[in-house]
Amino acid sequence: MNILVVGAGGQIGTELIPHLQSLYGEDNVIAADLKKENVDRLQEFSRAVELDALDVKNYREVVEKFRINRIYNLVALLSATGEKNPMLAWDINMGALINSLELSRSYNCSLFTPSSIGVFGHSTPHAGTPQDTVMRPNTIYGVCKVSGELLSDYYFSRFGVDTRSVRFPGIISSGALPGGGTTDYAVEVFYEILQKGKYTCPIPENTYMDMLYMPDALRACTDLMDCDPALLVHRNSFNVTAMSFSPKELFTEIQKHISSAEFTYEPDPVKSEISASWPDSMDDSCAREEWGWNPEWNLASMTKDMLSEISKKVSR
Ligand code: AKB
Repeated sequence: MNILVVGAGGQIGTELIPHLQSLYGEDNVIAADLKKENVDRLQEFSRAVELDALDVKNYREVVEKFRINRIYNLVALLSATGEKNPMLAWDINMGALINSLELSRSYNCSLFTPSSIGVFGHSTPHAGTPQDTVMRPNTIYGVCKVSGELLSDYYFSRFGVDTRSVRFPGIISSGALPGGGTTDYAVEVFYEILQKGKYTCPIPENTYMDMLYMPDALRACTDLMDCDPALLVHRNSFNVTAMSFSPKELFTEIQKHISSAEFTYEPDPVKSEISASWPDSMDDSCAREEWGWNPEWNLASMTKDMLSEISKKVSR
């Protein structure tokens, strides 16, 4: 198996690379990123190349050179950043996807492209959001993700490309920072509390959103891609979640460890609107039944681990 991770310098890719190396061998994983500084950082622990996923010639050369047969396409402009420049978000998110799909078709690669809770909107049932339901998102990010799910299913049914995907909720991690998402607050808060003792939250205190801790997110990426395709009724894309909480509940959990931590709220209009349109909690029973999704982390265990990991980082 030769695996290429495109957009590897971001929050997921930085931790997916060592996870893939541990499963498939160091030499069989290639990290690719647009930014030279990310490639330099990735080269410290992996084989890494500079790659603009929108440049199909460049992308094809990398796929050919390393005889790639599985691609993780992690290129994305996230929800809040997307609203600042919708056309740029469309070009990047859809451009990277179309090139990944076409190259997967030509070189017989299996392809994982994360989808998101961003596919849902105000008209979606917010409690126990089903796998198959209304998808009318209010963001350009969501529009790209719905289009991406449809295109990926189309490439599977029309051309037999082995496309698979999960709808990631907010991902909480202690490695690379997320950037430009609506759920980023659930990572930022740990740095701010450990460095300054206080945090001002851009999301209203009682807004619930689904979340995953990174070790569960990484297992979702590999368990789905490694499962027997005969088990899959769905492909693009599966609801996955491990916990659903509001800012207030997360902060109460943090205060169990740091009682002096102070929290205030200054809701950001864009992030507040986006978070209100997303599910409160998703039903991920199809992922559990079809490929054995079974997350291990919850709010209490994640909070304890994040405080311990981020303490080590900020005290250096
Ligand atoms: C975002 O907030 O935009 C992302 C996501 C849920 O897809 N973290």
